Amino acid sequence: MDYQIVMDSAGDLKELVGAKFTSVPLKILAGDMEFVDDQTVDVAGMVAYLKNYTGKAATACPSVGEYMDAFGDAENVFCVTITSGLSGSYGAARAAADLVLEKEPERRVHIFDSLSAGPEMLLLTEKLQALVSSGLDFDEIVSQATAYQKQTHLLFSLESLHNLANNGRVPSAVAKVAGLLGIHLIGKASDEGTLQPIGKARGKKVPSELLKHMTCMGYAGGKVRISHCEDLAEAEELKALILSDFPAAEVKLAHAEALCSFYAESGGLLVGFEG
Ligand code: X90
Repeated sequence: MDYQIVMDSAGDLKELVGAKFTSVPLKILAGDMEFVDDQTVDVAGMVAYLKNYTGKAATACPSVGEYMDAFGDAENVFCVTITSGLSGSYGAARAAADLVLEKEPERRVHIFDSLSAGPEMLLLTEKLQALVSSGLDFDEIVSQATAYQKQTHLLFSLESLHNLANNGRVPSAVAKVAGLLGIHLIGKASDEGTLQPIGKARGKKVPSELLKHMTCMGYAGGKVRISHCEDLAEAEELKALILSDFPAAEVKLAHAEALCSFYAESGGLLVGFEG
């Protein structure tokens, strides 16, 4: 099949080995600095810069043109965006798809609204790669991937919601919970693709709390993808806990890319899993 898999950079993936894949960058703007979330961005440098920066910082989703470029001239395009509940990325991708299809109605373009961020987007993209490799046709791939989306979830633990609150992505009352010293806010991606608080935990308890919530949400040993921002130790600890209950589970860890690092902030953990 002549195809292209496209995902915005909130999916924490810059390269997908063995697939035709393009990551479309979001941008982080802080005063005179602009961090484009592509292969060249220095995530650690950005996080360090932001720690000392007290001015206004915001983000921008990809433009319609950037999505059109990413679609290229592939006959079949599968595109995954960050939740439309928090970003204009889905809207831009949808508009790009409409323009392409208006001009070239024989092409096929599907935009998946992940209703999520980070590692749950990654799971969907990995699924798309597997479905494409298995030789299914476009409609079948879209229908199986859509069904798969309903079986995956996103949990997160955040030490600071400063950037989320400052950019109007959560009410400031919610952000204050995590503002207390040592308290992490535990939450999940809601069905509408927004941030839903479900609990709080002290630092040391975060991995066990997350696993408890995962199990409640139906986790039974499937794939897990974890993105962390400067918190490898906590991610490793969660992985070890998962493996002690489910020794056959496939658990992969990665540092969050720029967009998710900006919003999850240092000490943040995002967990995508099959349930
Ligand atoms: O369009 C833009 O400028 C991007 C806005 C993105 C806002 C939210 C990013 C969230 C990243 C933080 C915790 C996970 C929350 C997921 C809820 C669905 C990760």
